[in-house]
Amino acid sequence: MRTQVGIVGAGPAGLFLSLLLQRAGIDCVVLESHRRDYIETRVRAGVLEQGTVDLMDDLGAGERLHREGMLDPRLDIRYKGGVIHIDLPALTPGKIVTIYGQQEVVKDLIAARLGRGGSILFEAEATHITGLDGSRPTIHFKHNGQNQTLECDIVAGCDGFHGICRGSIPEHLLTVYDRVYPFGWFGILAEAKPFPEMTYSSHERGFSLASRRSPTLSRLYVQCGAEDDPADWPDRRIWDELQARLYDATGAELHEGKILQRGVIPLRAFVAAPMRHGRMFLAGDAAHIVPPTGAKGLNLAAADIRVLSRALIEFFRTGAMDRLDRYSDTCLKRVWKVTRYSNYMTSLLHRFESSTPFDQSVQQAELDYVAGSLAGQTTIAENYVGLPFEED
Ligand code: FAS
Ligand code: PHB
Repeated sequence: MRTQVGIVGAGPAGLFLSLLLQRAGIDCVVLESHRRDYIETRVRAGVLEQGTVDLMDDLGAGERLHREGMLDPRLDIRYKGGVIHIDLPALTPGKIVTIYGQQEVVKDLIAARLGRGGSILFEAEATHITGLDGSRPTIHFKHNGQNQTLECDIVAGCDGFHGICRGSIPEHLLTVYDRVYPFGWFGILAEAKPFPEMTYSSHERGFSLASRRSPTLSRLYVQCGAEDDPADWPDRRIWDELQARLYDATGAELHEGKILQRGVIPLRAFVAAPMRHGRMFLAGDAAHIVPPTGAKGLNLAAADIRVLSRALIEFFRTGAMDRLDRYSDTCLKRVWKVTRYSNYMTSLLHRFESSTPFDQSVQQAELDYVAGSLAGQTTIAENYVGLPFEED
């Protein structure tokens, strides 16, 4: 097989890219190792920045998002000093976020891609890539029990943190920045009336977060041990911890219900640079991971693709490689700002066993400062709704 752009991975990064290239008349093939139903039901992120919503609209894939997504104008932070109400439109004029599950985004993008005659090969696992130092790299993959190849002009490594593309870059050419946090999140999706506001909570028992997916579906998280197993968290423990960590949330706020999905999410901040090797360009989790405290992973993947698609369209239209040559530096500027914010929110809201009384006092003072400072609240608000895009 041959194409202009071989895209490894049908997560948000790969799907956004495939639709933008298809619209520009650039031939691309998407290889996805899992089945369609598996990736369409994988519960992950939930908060979309306006830039990501705009991208869905720009691609004509935003109709259900506007019908079923929930506009979220506020963010609450609970801590022992009280509740900090962060009013997004007041602090970042006119900006808000939309709550819409990542699996719904993936469903809409797959439907748009296939509906427009684009190809996605499901259960097609890329095993390795050859020819990256030349101008005709080849992606080797397994599909229908056959070893197959996809020759391309460009490889887009959109295969997530555990994919093979980043590993195709010779180690001595890659610089990796890594921080593994000493805890994880235990997340549940429950058939229960959600908490009234997006609520982060910093509590001596640990962090918790109350989010939602619909007026009848709650998405809830509690800080847990990095090595915890879901079996360590029976339903009663989950609800008791949520109730305690959300400062004795009342029955009018925290509704229990049937838990439909549960899982432990490790927390990590990871950046690989450069996000390019020869004719291969990394985007999304293949290049960087941010702790979900900032609600940024999916949005950062979309931001990478915004830059990469523009560079690829210029390349295929004019042969110019300037934008492609600037791709990694352009993306990494945003990646590091988003990593900074996600690390800040993680450090601000979680309990660290290694914390000294000094550390705990500084953390408390930071929350007290934000509670009393419009500047402090504006800093959180402008990062949460999404930083402006710098023209690349
Ligand atoms: P993805 O990982 O979404 O997609 C990569 C795709 O490549 C996958 O479909 C995978 O099957 C495929 N693939 C991998 N190797 C392949 C190969 N060799 N051949 C072919 N295909 C291959 N972010 C938030 O903002 N909030 C959250 O609450 C949140 N929760 C998360 C929970 C979990 C368990 C995980 C893993 C991530 C979570 N994230 C969250 C981050 C997440 O949303 C990512 O940022 C987002 O999925 C990034 O999108 P992609 O870069 O497209 O990578
Ligand atoms: C979610 O709704 O899944 C969510 C919300 C905010 C976060 C992380 C995840 O910071």
